[in-house]
Amino acid sequence: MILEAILLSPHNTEQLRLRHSTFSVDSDMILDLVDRAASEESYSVDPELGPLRVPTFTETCQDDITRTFAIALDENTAIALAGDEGESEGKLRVRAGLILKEIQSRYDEFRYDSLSGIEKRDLISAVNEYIFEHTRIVLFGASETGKTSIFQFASTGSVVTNYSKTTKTNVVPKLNEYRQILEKRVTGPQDEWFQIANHLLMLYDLPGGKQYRNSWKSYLSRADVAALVVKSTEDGIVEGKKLLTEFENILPDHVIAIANFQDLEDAIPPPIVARFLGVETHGMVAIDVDRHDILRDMLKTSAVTDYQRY
Ligand SMILES: Nc1nc2c(ncn2[C@@H]2O[C@H](COP(=O)(O)OP(=O)(O)OP(=O)(O)O)[C@@H](O)[C@H]2O)c(=O)[nH]1
Ligand SMILES: [Mg+2]
Repeated sequence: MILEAILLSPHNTEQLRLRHSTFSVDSDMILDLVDRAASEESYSVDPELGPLRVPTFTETCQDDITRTFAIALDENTAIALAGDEGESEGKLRVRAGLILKEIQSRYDEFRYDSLSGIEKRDLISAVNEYIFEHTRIVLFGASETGKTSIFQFASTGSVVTNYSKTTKTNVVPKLNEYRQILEKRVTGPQDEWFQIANHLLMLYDLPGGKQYRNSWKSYLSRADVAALVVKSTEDGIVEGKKLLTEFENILPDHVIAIANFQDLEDAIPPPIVARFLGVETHGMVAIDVDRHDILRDMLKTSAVTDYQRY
């Protein structure tokens, strides 16, 4: 993950530091890296960056842990990104370069203190857009299988008891909440369950009714993880299997199933559902308050494994 973004200029004075973990790099070390970057002749070969110079370094920090850094710089501004142990150099280099390009497009000479409050927030959001990644998990499945229940339960912890047909796709975090996350300068204790390090888990709840399925295509084709929600009955899993076949061509590589309604007396157990559907399957009872953490952990694990695998 990216631990910190440090924006320096002019004359290498520190203008803005965006921390994404509790670890903060020693300022002298950053200045030293900027000096070394200025004298490096290595040019990035990333097509996204053109001829920008973005050297990377592997350095042992004050806590004896070796971390990777990328320094993007022009005559006015330097962007230092500190990556965690083992973070990809290429990723850091591209991000640092893109942030520098963003700064170049915004200011002739970048001075954080001279910006208005709104401009500061806007800049922080813009920089964080390069640091955060999103993993989209899209819940799909037939009507009344419990998609909205799972969506509500995961995002708010509250249980849905009355069925109310979904007619429009729901998503969390909402755009305004999302902006607040990106506007944060320093991360505090993280209670936003959908934020995992530099990742935002975005959860979508599609309407299951047949008349709404035309809208599935655009969401499923952009999903990182498609989560088929089925009722754990014979009819339920047969219907789920049909949907997997029908949407086969637009589903992402990562498909999971949620075998909901495990509280039914003759519910089909998750391993059997998994064998029938041919995808990784998790049992669920979306109205059981005791399963709240299990549901969130399952979604987060899917997001993280997706990120690491693909
Ligand atoms: N017994 C039981 N009831 C559940 C479970 N999950 C959801 N329900 C109930 O099933 C009903 C349907 O839930 P929804 O989540 O609205 O269904 P949906 O899949 O979103 O339906 P559409 O919006 O039409 O696609 C609600 O009354 C829920 O309380 C479960 O695991 N067990
Ligand atoms: Mg619904």
